[in-house]
Amino acid sequence: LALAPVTGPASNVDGFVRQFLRNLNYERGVPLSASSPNDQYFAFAMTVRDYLMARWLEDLRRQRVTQSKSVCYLSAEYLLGRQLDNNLLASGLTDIATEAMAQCGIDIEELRAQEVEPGLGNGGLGRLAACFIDSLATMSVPNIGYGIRYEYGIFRQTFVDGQQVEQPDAWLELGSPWEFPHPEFAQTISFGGHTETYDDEGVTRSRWVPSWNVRAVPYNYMVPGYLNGRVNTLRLWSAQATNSFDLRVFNSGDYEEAVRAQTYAENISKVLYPEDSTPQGKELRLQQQYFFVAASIHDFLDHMVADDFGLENLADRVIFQLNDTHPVIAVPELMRVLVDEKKLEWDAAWAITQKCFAYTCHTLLPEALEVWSVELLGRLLPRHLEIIYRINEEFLLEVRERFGDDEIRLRDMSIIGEFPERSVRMAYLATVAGAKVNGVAELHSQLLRDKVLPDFNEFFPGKFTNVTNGITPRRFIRLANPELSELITSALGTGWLTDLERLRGLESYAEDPDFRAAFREVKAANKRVLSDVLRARDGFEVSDGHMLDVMVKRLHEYKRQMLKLLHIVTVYEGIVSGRVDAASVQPRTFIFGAKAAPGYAMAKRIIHLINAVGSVVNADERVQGRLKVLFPQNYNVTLAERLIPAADLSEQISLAGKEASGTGNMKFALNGALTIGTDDGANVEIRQLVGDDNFFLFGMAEPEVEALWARGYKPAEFYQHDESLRRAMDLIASGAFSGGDRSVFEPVVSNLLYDDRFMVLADYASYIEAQAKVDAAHADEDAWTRSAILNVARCGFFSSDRSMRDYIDRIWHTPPAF
Ligand code: 26V
Repeated sequence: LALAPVTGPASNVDGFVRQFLRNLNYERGVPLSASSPNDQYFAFAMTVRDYLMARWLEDLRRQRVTQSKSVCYLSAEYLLGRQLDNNLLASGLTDIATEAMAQCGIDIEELRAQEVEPGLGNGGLGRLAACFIDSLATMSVPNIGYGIRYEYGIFRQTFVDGQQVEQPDAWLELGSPWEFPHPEFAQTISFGGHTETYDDEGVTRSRWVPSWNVRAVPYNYMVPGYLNGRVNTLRLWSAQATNSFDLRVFNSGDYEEAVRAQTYAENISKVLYPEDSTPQGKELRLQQQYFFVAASIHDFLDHMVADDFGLENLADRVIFQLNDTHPVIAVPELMRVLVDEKKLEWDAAWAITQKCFAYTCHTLLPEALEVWSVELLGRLLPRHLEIIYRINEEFLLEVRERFGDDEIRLRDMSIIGEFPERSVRMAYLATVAGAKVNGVAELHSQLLRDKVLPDFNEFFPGKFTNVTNGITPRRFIRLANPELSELITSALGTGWLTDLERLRGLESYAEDPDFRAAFREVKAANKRVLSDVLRARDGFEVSDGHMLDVMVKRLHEYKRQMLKLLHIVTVYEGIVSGRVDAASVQPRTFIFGAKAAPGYAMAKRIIHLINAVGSVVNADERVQGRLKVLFPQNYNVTLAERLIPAADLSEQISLAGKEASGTGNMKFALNGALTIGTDDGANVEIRQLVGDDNFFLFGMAEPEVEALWARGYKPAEFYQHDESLRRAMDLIASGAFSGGDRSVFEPVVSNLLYDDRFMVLADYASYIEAQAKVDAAHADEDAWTRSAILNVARCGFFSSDRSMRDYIDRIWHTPPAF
């Protein structure tokens, strides 16, 4: 893959140095001698930018003029991670830039450390969006990622006395060199007001008379492909008060009111909602959703669709991919544009709309399915509510035609739910409107089709499909694990980073003792790097020679961090009670990383408990050198990039049927960790690929979970019948981890004993048994390494390039272009 020639600074060390100094002097206004690390980081980033700029401008132009079909990825979240290294890698400048900085007497590591990662997402869904746009750029597929430029991303997590405290993430405090504001392309986005009908040359039409509006200002970010000279665009919207709005109020003499209104408008893009499973029906969130999708649709129609382009063919020009239900209000918005503004007939508009959208569902938890109360939606977007009603009316008419007057089915399939209050079911709206609906792993898609939306599957044969998630190997192998990357290249040559199935070629190397030794040395080196990071960041000491057992993901009951903790407490209790000889226990360090939604009390209590167990275990001499529990605060993409390459064991232990896919599971396997996991989400596919010998499976499968629920699940029975479980639970209940105070963790214990929605106790015995197998397997270093290599070799399927190919072939039909 050759980098296409760019007109930019000279691609040599001198050229880079000159451009860097130029940026430092003329953009930052400082001489090298007086520049701060932040100045240097900015000038450096700008220099990297300068190399990509000509390509970017050219690609934007071609996207407009060639009128090839684009993917508009609509996502409320993009969890990008740091940009500098990625953009250096993509532009092939790493070596030149490193040498150039050395010549200026600057440590490039210090510059890297300056960048605050844009944490504009909660977890899997947002990171997936970031991986997808990386793959599309690398595959030269026309794409614009549309989203929100939150002024504050996911909160910064700190621990105070072991408890989570949230701090604002002021990621823009020192500015960002990666964004380009384009106020000249601002869109005006309206809200509120009422609708009315009017006579349009003999035709009665509806129109929306809104009561207030905001300005949506786009900020562009480069999305460079890997060494292919392609630069796609991520376009994030920022809310600003409109002048007209302020002026009107201002002229009325109420200055304070004018300022208040301004603040109100600008609140829309102020902060990312940190809830990632329980929608709260908050007005501001609906404002955010409409704000960014309306701006995006208008932006695309205004600037990317030629004036003479027949709208009836819009689907030849664009596919709007709905990343979960968050952008689904785009459906009535496009209908409004086509019917009210472009004056198309309803049926014609609906036919276009149904071809222009596709919907990805990322969950199965019923409480995570978004609904908006009719009251709120009608107040904020009255015309959209009318349109949704009409879509529903016509849809239910068709259902009636097909299935007769089956009132229960009609009620079940209605886009409007009636209980506990009248509301719009956004997943249903997306399903009715979308050309395709997909889940994110085989099991998830199957459950979505057969359990969550079976009526819709029957009504829309062929609409449901699966696209298993993936991860970008550029960030999560090449950048996160440069040593492994070099080892792979030494075996396979180059090319695997854009054709990850080539990792298969490593299978035979699993039998090569020299390769295994080299592989182990890579893991050891990564542990040393992690150790340095955790020492500097958290003051932790990672012990040499420990197995690193890592569970990093959002804190949620269904993910079952409690199960992991019960295992730790079981091992600890076994040693301190004298029933288990400490010397017989494989030395392990357990590492957690997890943020809890600020309003999720149980999740926060579990964080507290993990920290409490860690304090006691780490201070207990009886387990010294054997067990350690580390919980670095503020787990984010940057930390993930250090933790994952160092891990030996990957914990993927959700209750079967609850984790839609997981993507952390893929990152670990591709970095040579073995997985202990349930048959859930993409774990199923990982296990099928790597083979049962190279995966520690435990727990009930989804049908068994269903069956146990149906029989009536009584967690206390598991407690009573399992002595080891009883000891672990009793130790927590005794106050051993809370200075004798039994009340602190009582709610956690009670919840498990009497409710346990996610069946932690039912899977405990099986988990403990599987962990014993992990210990035994780890004792055989060679066998373990062989398995780890086979995990890498067999997981090429999980490249997000493959996910993108699946979307392109089966949903988008957007070939590479220009
Ligand atoms: C959901 C909600 C619900 C409404 C309130 C705000 C909010 C914000 C974010 C989300 C996202 C939750 C869904 C999610 O992240 N799902 C995860 O998606 C990953 C990518 O497909 C997948 O690997 C994980 O299994 C799935 O939990």
